Amino acid sequence: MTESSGTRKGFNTRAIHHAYDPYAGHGSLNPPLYLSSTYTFPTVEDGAARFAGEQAGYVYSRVGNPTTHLLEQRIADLEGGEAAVVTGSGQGATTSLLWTLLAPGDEVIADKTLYGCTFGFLNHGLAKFGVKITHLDLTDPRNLEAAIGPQTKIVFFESPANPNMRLVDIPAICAIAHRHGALVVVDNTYCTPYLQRPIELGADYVLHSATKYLGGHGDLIAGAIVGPQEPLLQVRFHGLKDMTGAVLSSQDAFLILRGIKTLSLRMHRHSENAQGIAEFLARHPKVAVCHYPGLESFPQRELAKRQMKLPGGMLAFELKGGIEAGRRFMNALQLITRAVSLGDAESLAQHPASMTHSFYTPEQRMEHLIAEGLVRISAGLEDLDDLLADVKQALDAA
Ligand code: 3LM
Repeated sequence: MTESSGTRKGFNTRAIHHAYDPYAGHGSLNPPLYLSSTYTFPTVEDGAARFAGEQAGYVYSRVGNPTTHLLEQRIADLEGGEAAVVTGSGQGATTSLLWTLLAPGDEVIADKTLYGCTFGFLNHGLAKFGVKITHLDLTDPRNLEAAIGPQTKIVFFESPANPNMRLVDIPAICAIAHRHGALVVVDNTYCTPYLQRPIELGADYVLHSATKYLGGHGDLIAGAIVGPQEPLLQVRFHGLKDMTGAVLSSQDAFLILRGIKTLSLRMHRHSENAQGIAEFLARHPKVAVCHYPGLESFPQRELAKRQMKLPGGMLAFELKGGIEAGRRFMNALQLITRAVSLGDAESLAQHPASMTHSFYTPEQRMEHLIAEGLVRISAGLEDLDDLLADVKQALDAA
């Protein structure tokens, strides 16, 4: 399968080669890992010019490092954005971007369902500093049309949403937001640019927890922000450098560059395994509902086909026996690992209400459509038959 079009190289070629010339320098096949906190100035005038932004070159690794810069170029290219800033965590990406773009008196309209710490940052962080936070069901774009106003600076969502897999129609939401002068920020962690490219669908900024599929091996914490060049300079020099300091280490950037080389292969396998598990669960008599965009029964199946290349590696389900049955299921798992996070080679299962989404109160979880009995699975890269055998024996025990 090729992803090439015209003179632009295909996704996989760019994921492996973009912005690095192996014949340059010492001819190293892999890019060098720069382990330096600071950089030398030939003269004091050169140093002053670099600080003033009048001369290209590195100053200090809180602002930029050649290894992290290569990762930024690669992620920006794969997402179809002008530029990227990488950060020390996905949370650092969200906070560095939003602290930069927002001021007291602005409003953020966010979807009802968000990753727990994003919900926490909006409602306990930004709200404390005079930013109005409004949660709407953005799966129906008419809700945005009815609520958006002159104060609305940002429309923020995940698609699919963590953990309940609700999808948001990206072009429809962008059209409404832009008509009203608001910016659209999409957390694309669940999809990666291989499955979905929100900027090509109209979004202004894309966020990632690169801890997940981009790194792909559960061995680091990282984030990324993709967007237009000029505003991202503000994000780098203000949000990241001064406000959050959420800097990515160059060692971790090196590992993410390595991870991204196999991104498309992994996303196909994650997706095949998730499809197999979801189909098994959806047919099982103990399962009340299974949320997976690749199921024909998924209410937003048509939207999934339109804006996602594959349905992805994440799924969530509820057992008829509720949360107690969910706990028994999780405790009976022998191969699928009980852990938060996602996008690793290992399949992971977690209980959002007591783990990733425990920052919501029980009332908020009800209001934000996060069922108490929901179990989330991140399908890994193991053999599907082994995963199905584990799910089957755990369901028998539940
Ligand atoms: C999790 N999620 O298990 P980091 N955006 C999305 C995310 O899923 C996450 C972040 C941002 C999980 C982490 S829960 C304690 C473990 C959609 C993280 C934040 O800062 O890199 O963890 O990204 O769902």
